[in-house]
Amino acid sequence: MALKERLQELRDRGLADISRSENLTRINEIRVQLLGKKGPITEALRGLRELSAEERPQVGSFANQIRDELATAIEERRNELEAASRAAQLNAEAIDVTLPGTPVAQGQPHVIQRIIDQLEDMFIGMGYQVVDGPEVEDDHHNFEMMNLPKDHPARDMQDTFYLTPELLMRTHTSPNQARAMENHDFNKGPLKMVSPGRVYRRDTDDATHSHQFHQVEGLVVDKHVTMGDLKGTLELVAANLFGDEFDVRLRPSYFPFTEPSVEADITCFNCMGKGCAVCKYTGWIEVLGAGMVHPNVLQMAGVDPSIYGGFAFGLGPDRFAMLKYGVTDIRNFYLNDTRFLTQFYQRG
Ligand code: 2NL
Repeated sequence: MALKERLQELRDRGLADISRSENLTRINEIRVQLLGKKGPITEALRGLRELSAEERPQVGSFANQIRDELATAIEERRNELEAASRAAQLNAEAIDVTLPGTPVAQGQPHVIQRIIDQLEDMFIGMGYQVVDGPEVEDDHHNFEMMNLPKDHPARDMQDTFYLTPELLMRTHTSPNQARAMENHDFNKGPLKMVSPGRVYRRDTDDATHSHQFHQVEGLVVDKHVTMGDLKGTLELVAANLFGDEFDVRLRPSYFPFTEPSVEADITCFNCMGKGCAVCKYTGWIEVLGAGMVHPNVLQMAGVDPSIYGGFAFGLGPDRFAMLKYGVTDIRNFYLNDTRFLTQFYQRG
């Protein structure tokens, strides 16, 4: 067969093979087979020697043209196959962003923190400031300024974690309030504050005692503050935390830092005042202590008790949470057992 026909046939077969090739391996094979050193084109070019001088350039250029044509066809087919393979890979690895995700377990504030937050929100709404402070306190702010001199029975070593003779773990949040009174400029208006936080007592833990618990104290100091203001405020606390139908009653009591001192009861949540075992048939449950700030406390904080007076209260969010949710062992709040804590999670 003439060289030219042979080249033509090589081209037709080559182009057919190229367009039929299904993958990159095959197209590489075809390239090596057709255009390689031992391939038929190279072989055919060697046959040029046998042609006449007239025919040689003509057939030679035809051979080159066919070689270029095949090389171009191979390149195009390779690009096609590469694009198809990339498209197939992208398709296989595609992520459907509209599929629902795997839910991530999400935490919520501790039930005691939630009660503290709720109280803070309510008091902020009434113009109070929230004041934080250190858990390690000095004797002066924790006791002395609260009208608890060194020989006072409430300072019994049994009840306090002392770090040094002068430093201790605060037994209440009152030292924050003592500092606030010291720093407050009463010409600019009344002092209205709440101080929430952890407090410590040297107690043996049991169902109703924890050596570390929480306190939210409130303090209002101004001219003409009355016990009626205190009672009204406590009624709002009860309504906010428990509900509108809860009433407050005050009973005489004693605290070194208030005079007079009261204990506040709220309507028994179990019998709504009718009398039951929970309230020992009184219809009332004791929830907090309060009173009118003792003149000595004002005096020691640099506030003139002949001009200013105030009320103060201290409540335990731990106890509130126990009453509200019927928890009978305070230690549950401090075990970090999520099976217990998630019971109090709010929806939404
Ligand atoms: C309770 C109830 C109470 C206070 C805390 C207080 C603070 C200042 C002045 C006067 Cl700065 N009082 N706080 C008052 C009454 C009761 O806590 O059961 N405590 C053991």
